[in-house]
Amino acid sequence: MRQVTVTEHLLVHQRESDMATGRFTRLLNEIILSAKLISRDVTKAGLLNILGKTGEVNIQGEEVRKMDDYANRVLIHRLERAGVLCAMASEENADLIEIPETFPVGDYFLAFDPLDGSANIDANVSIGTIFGIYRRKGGTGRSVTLGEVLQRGAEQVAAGYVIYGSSTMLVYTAGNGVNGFTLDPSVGEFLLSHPNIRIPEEGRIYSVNEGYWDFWDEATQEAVQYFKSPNNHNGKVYSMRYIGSLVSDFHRNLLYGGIFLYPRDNRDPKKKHGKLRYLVEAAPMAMIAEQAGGMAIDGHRRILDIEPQEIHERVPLIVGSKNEVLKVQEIYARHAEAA
Ligand code: P6P
Repeated sequence: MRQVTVTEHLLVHQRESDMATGRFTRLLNEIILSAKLISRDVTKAGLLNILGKTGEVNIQGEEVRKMDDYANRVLIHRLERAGVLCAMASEENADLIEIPETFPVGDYFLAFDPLDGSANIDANVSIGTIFGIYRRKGGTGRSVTLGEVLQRGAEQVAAGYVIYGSSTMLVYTAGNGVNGFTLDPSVGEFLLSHPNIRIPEEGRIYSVNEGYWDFWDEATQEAVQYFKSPNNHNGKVYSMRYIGSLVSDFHRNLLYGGIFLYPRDNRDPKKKHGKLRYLVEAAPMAMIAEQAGGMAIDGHRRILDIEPQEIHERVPLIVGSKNEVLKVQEIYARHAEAA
């Protein structure tokens, strides 16, 4: 098969306006370079003494791991000098990351989780970088307010993830379908390997952390029970697969079909709206899912219609094959009516 690089693919398929300026291409290329740098070190972290913890705690109250910190610094370093961003938001940083005086400011806003699932890295489980790209929606110049960048996920210009697994893959959408590119380390290029990814309308996999069963509301318990009982769907048997790394669970369901659920639970008052972050996890994955023919809801609302009020806002996420997400939505709606 003729090898198509991600840059070549982007130039062919990118909407005229963005391509004309080349700024979007520049932005994506800096994300791609960051992914190559992160991939290089993630795949041999055990040899570089960059496993383990830094001893710090991030805004989420989670222990920062050396690889998290490294990936975060790589992305910030590459993107702040690209001249295409007005600001960034990282899962690892409490506030907006502004562009230093030494570098030009652009019109895009980038939100990212530098290394999602990194608690798994010491066990050599696949992890990933997740990103969403928006246009600045107001203001000019270097100082940026939250009001100028926070917006509904539906406003994303592009969204994607890099999964550092048995191979390193970039999966992204710029609003006209989803494509997957696999890194060929021998040439240092992401090559088109999964053109026009479509998530199967119906799946056989459900992904959820059932250890939280007692902390869920009744609607969630009924939704998960639905997948556990073959007699609910004419004897069809679902498999439960849960890696505990969003990018890995999402990627498998995107390719094979299935549903991922991270519902709200009442274990921790700080996370009563669920654990996953809207800006750097739910919204990018929701755009990818919809662009691949799937769905993403918080139980009731379309994820992409939610307007975040703060950078680290958390939402429940139910995402995947349309058939399964619609079923869960119906269960939540019935419980809401009965309430
Ligand atoms: P739990 C990783 O920390 C993460 O944010 C996602 O990658 C993953 O889906 C989720 O948390 C796992 O959370 O509570 O099941 O361990």
